[in-house]
Amino acid sequence: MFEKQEFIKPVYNLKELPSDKLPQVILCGRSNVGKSSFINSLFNRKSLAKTSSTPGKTRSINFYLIDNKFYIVDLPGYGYANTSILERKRWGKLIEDFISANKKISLAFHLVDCRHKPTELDLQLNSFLIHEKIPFVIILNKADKLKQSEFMQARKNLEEIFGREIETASPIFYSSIKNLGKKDVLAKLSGLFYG
Ligand SMILES: Nc1nc2c(ncn2[C@@H]2O[C@H](COP(=O)(O)OP(=O)(O)O)[C@@H](O)[C@H]2O)c(=O)[nH]1
Ligand SMILES: [Mg+2]
Repeated sequence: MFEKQEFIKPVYNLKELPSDKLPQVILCGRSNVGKSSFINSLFNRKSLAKTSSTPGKTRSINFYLIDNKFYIVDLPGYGYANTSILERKRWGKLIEDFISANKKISLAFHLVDCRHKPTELDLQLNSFLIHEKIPFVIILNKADKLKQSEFMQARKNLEEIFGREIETASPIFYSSIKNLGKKDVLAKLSGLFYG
């Protein structure tokens, strides 16, 4: 289980999407929230996915094939400061078209930085996932940066922006540095694809 991971390709245009029927798990969230690190830590790989301390690097939709069974799809992040409005619109359209035209998405991991309140764009994304009836799990990422006393506040921030019902989606605290939350995420994936 989860033994083989291959980077398949970057997609810049919806015409280049894989044509097979394999299910997809999408990763979405702000630029720099830790999506690429999430992939690497999940599969104990150092550089399967390229990480960067410069926000806004990933402009492509990146496909990772796991055990020839399903894809993890790393979507470009949103919300970094020096993006033009035009580029932001282009981002929104690419992601929305990708998600709404795609009938193969089994799950979305929506990563938020647990140190901060989710942003307006996070809320838009969450509403969009709900609208498209895509099951999602919120990942409260970078949890290694929280003191024990701050975990409650992180949950409160989430509820404040997304609403109380977000708790039913069982948010997971995660840290790619401390491997926190990894078991829960892998259990979710194995339930979906190895059940
Ligand atoms: N403290 C901490 N830093 C992280 C974690 N995950 C990622 N980072 C850092 O956040 C920055 C952005 O990570 P990256 O994975 O490239 O984010 P992406 O833009 O969402 O793909 C890098 O400097 C990472 O080292 C984490 O769990 N904890
Ligand atoms: Mg990335």
